[in-house]
Amino acid sequence: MARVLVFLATRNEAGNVTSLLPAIRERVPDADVLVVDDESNDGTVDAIRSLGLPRVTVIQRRAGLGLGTAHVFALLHAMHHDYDAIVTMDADLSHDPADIPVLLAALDAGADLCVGSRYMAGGTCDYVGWRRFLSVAGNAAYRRVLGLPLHEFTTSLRAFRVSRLRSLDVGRLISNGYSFFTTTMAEAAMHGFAIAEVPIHFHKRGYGVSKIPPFEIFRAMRNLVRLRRRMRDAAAVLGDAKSCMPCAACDVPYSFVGDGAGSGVCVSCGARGP
Ligand SMILES: Nc1nc2c(ncn2[C@@H]2O[C@H](COP(=O)(O)OP(=O)(O)OP(=O)(O)O)[C@@H](O)[C@H]2O)c(=O)[nH]1
Ligand SMILES: [Mg+2]
Repeated sequence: MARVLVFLATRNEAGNVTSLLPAIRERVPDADVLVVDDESNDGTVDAIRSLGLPRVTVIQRRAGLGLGTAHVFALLHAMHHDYDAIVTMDADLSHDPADIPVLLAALDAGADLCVGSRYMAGGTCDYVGWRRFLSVAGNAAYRRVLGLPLHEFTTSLRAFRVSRLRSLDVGRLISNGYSFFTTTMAEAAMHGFAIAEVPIHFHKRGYGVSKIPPFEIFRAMRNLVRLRRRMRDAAAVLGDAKSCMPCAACDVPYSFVGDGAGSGVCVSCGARGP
């Protein structure tokens, strides 16, 4: 992959980004980095800037826009700037930058989407107790209900072939918070992406605290039912890719995700239209 973008969503990750960004640069020296930060109040953005690394873009959004729209913004950014591949990952040291070249190699070998997998053979995860149970059971439920031969649906460590992203209606990827990750897997499968998995070791987060809301499990269950229905109707609903537009409120030229008739939402500033 010639032009690669590595994407991190951050909310209060100052203690982690100072080691993560140099490690990314070491593993993929030619890649650009995009960070979308939603009003961290622990100095995350200053910590990133103090590193003085070239080719790191930081987008600062207001708090509350959510993790899912941060990822949608990154996919749109990668398409708008004609990257060949985008790699997404958490910024809390759970994902190892050493896995990035492995994901990219899978794209070079023909995959359109490669997922870092904790639960395929060879993958491991530091979660214990209730958190581990929820994660294992959730991924098994997605595998079974969606009928996809994959072992990982919920972690963010992924590489996408950007040219293939253009076939997706990104409006459909906008979902509350963490449901973005499962929704992306289902939409990619419905659109015929060649999906690969590679085993990873998932570490407990470095510094700071988790941002997963306590009610996320209920959102995940509702999303699973919704995706199952959509996959049943997939033949009827495919072919609905829509382009994204400039946002009149914040002037980002690609961040307004609309329905074509003018109504929609901006994943950069949150403005709604019309
Ligand atoms: N921009 C942005 N980033 C977010 C938001 N919520 C979480 N993040 C980031 O998304 C990544 C994953 O969030 P975590 O809180 O680590 O969630 P998790 O990895 O599922 O949970 P833990 O295992 O407890 O760490 C981290 O890099 C967070 O900083 C948000 O609302 N906006
Ligand atoms: Mg985490």
